[in-house]
Amino acid sequence: MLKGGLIGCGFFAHNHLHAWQEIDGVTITALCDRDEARLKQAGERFGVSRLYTDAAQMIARETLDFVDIATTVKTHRPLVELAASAGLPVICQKPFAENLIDARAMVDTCERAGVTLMVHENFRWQAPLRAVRALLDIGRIGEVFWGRVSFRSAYDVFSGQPYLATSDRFIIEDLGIHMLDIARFLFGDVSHLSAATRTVNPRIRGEDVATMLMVHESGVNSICDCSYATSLQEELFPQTLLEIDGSRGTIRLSANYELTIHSEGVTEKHMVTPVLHDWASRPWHNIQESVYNIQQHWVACLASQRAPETSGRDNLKTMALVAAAYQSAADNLASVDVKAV
Ligand code: NAD
Ligand code: 89Y
Repeated sequence: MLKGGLIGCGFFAHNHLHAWQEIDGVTITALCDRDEARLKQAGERFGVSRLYTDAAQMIARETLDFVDIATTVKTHRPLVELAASAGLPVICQKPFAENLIDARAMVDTCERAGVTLMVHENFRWQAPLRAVRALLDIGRIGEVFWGRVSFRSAYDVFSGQPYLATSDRFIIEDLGIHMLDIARFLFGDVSHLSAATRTVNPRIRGEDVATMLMVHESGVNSICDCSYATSLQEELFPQTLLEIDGSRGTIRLSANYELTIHSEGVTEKHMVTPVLHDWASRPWHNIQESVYNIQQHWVACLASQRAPETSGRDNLKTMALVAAAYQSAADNLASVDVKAV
């Protein structure tokens, strides 16, 4: 049985903890949060009695097989380095880092220490997106030449995550990062990117609308667009919609998980509705299912000593897209060579 220690018992960590409880072969034996009330509440709710307000103490006193970091971005580097210095495999929530310097340093530290590092980049683990990837893999629409990854909403994310309203950077770093990672997952790595951003909501500090145009190394052209200022007749949070065009047809992932495959003149429709885990709650169940999936992947990777799909090194490429998007938006939509970021 793998024993994990979780650091950061806030808003999102409860999803990690529910998922760990459901996954075979793993148990969370210790929790850490510098906020004692949150720590105690999580301990009681998930039946964990080994509680710490200091991560270094938890790591020194507990016998752990891995550490799961679910804090916000500013603490990621010191906590990842702490785990690596103790020789422990480590999961780190997204956004992995505030900048590429910290991200690269964390990857180097973990590689030097010989510890596995996975970024908890879970959106690509959503079942509907996996279904689309499987269709591309079997060539259902031929050679893909164009794609769109879209997330448009007016859902109030600020009540659960108040820090999102006050950070200098908002939607690209918080949500666009998932869209960019999905674009990489579906269409491959990116050579050039241009982006434009807007701040529409006057009550927040960072940008809440972003449009990114990418040229992939595969030749695919794609658009990632995201907004938290878009009030639709039907609120679709937190659904990612897809449009993909290929030489033999098209794939559309539309509202409420309707998948349309049009190939060689024949149209098929399927529902790819996410599983509702018994601890999950709508509309978050799509994300919650992906948390379960990525954490199950982590356990399988540790068992087989495989690198996780979203290893720290892999995530540097998603982080480079985030950096390129901010760079381009600041430079009037300039085309950014992603390898040079
Ligand atoms: P939060 O502020 O609610 O919780 C973070 C917790 O970490 C707090 O309780 C805080 O006291 C604790 N903490 C911070 N630094 C610490 C330290 N050094 N030692 C011990 N405890 C510490 O934040 P949240 O909304 O839960 O977000 C956490 C992370 O999860 C963010 O990076 C966010 O982007 C990410 N997130 C991911 C998804 C997803 O789908 N992958 C969804 C929402 C949030
Ligand atoms: O923090 C974000 C994430 O990762 O998924 C959705 C979210 O909770 C708000 O944008």
